[in-house]
Amino acid sequence: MIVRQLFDAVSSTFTYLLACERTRQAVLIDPVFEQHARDAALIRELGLTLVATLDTHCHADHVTGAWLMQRAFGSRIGLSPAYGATGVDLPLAHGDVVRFGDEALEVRATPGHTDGCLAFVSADHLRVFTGDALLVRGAGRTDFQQGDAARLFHSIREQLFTLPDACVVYPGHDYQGRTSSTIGEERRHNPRIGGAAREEDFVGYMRNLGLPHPKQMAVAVPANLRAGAPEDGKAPATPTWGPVVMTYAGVPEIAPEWVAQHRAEVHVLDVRSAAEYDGELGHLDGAQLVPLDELRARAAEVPTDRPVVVVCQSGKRSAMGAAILDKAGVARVANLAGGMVAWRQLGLPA
Ligand SMILES: N[C@@H](CCC(=O)N[C@@H](CS)C(=O)NCC(=O)O)C(=O)O
Ligand SMILES: [Fe+2]
Repeated sequence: MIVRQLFDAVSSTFTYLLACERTRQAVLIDPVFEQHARDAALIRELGLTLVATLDTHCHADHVTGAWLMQRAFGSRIGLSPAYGATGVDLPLAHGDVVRFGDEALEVRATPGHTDGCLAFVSADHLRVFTGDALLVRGAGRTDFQQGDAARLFHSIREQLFTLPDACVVYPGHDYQGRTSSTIGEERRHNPRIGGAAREEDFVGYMRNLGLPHPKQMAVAVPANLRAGAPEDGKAPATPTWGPVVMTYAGVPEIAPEWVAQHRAEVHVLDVRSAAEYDGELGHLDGAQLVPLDELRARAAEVPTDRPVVVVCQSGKRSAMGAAILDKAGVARVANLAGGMVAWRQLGLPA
């Protein structure tokens, strides 16, 4: 199974991309709204088909990316029906099995942090995605959203601590840079529920956490009750001048075929050396030449009345060129994917 752990630094949320190596079918656990472009890029670049997003619970601290993923990939939206959220087309209950290619996740109900908390266990019981029920040396707070510490105690003990010692724990959050743990480790060392802790110990600890409410709570909960659909049903603005695709590396890219068909609508900036510009690969008709080494100092020479497409030999130096222009305040800029090499391979005019 392909397992990729992603992190949102604003809410300290972990998102997990899981996929079947053979069929490339994938699921995404706990996507974050603001990380949609990053997560979508990784799904595309790894050649995956997103079957579903699975939210471990209705989050109070960030908005889910479930709706954006469904809009982009047609993925189903999985969540417990306990919250009555709209837009959920994959209601998940204890005992369900979510299949993606040759892989499967077993759904376990772990209420306590919220009513509808779910954990997802791999078929071999060697990985568990615990959401906020069990965190690394911690546990999800139980002071709002139907939280119930006694219930969480039993969920962790009966649904999670019954997994093998070697089972890797992938938490929903971590606030101190820890990324994973194991069931055996948490059973021994979890300061809230490990060792010989009894229900009263856990409940007493949780009652006195004294955490302020999550900063985004007033926005996040209502949005998550719509599976992350914006109130007006409109997705955040993306570039309208052309089909710009953000890569996982964070580079805005545009396809050579589109540029060839819309040549007059864009300004082309070539950041190679003068010798390469007049060399074997040639250059796009009318391309402005500013070698990359000079671009920071000469950024003001690049006209911005049209969107700027940056080009080099293979699309690497031009990606840096696009970043330099972006930093210089050029709003509409993209890298020509694959550079002159791809342009010539496609037989486009130079
Ligand atoms: N400061 C954070 C609060 C995060 C928070 O309350 N996290 C919840 C999970 S949704 C939790 O259970 N935290 C447990 C802990 O920090 O021990 C924010 O504003 O978002
Ligand atoms: Fe949570």
